[in-house]
Amino acid sequence: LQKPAHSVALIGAPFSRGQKRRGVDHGPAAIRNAGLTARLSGLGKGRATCSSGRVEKWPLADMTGAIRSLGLLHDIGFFYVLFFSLALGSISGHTRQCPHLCVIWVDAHADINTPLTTQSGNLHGQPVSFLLRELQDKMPLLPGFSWLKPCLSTSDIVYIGLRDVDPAEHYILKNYDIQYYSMRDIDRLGIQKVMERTFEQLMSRRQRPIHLSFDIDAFDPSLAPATGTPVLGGLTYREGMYITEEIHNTGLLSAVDLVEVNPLLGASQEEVNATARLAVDVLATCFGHTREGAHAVFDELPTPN
Ligand code: HAR
Ligand code: MN
Ligand code: MN
Repeated sequence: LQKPAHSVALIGAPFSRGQKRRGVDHGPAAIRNAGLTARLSGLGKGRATCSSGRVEKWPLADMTGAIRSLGLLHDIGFFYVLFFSLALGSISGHTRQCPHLCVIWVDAHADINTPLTTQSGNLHGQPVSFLLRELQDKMPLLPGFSWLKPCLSTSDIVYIGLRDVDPAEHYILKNYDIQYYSMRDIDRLGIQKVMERTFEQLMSRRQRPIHLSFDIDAFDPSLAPATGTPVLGGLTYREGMYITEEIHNTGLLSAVDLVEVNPLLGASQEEVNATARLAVDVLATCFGHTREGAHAVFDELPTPN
């Protein structure tokens, strides 16, 4: 098991080729500009060092850069790493450091099409299929992807927030017995039960590091409008914060991806800012911000003299 985190490494990975719309590669900068570093630094001693790396404009075929930088960061003692791009490289790199990790995938979409089932042709709708061992006999060999080795089993991942799932994706979820909590499940069970069951499913045999992949479109579009594929009926602010609070409370969070913030798709600057601020709230909560306060270390009250 990992030591508790003592610092957060931020990696902005401006990458937009998972889909066809421009702008999602400006997501990292928008999130930074919404005050991410200051928020994380304010979360108390011992976590104040935020370092930031940069992976500029990877060509689609060379996402090994992400893997290498993630490996490097673990070597020099960072335990939490944030990414802002496609979760393909980050999960793959993270499993090299933590082979027994599990994944919590918060998203409106399952992102589990194979290159043979995708209707859009967009890679951001497919990353999970590349990662799952059980799906490998359904995967064609693609040029440029030989570096990517399947590194997860179907029992290592739980989805939360699904509400736009393609027929082939639904087939995969059902036939490979992949755990998911759709928005309908959240309506039925409440977010508290959903989180309880998520941890039961992932940790029942042993505690292990968590990789959280958080797609901002899991939130309702009224909260996160600046994103490429908004779907009505998403998470409320409170449900979203509860998810990340509970993940933080496990003490097992090891890396987070925050993906799909697209500043070019907001109808106004205010929409863009709101979406970026929401992303910062998600990340701050992952790293210890609570709605009850007491997240920053305070040794004693000032006394009048
Ligand atoms: N399922 C659709 C596809 O395969 C749409 C998914 C892409 N949208 C995302 N992913 N934002 O989470 O293209
Ligand atoms: Mn999505
Ligand atoms: Mn997604």
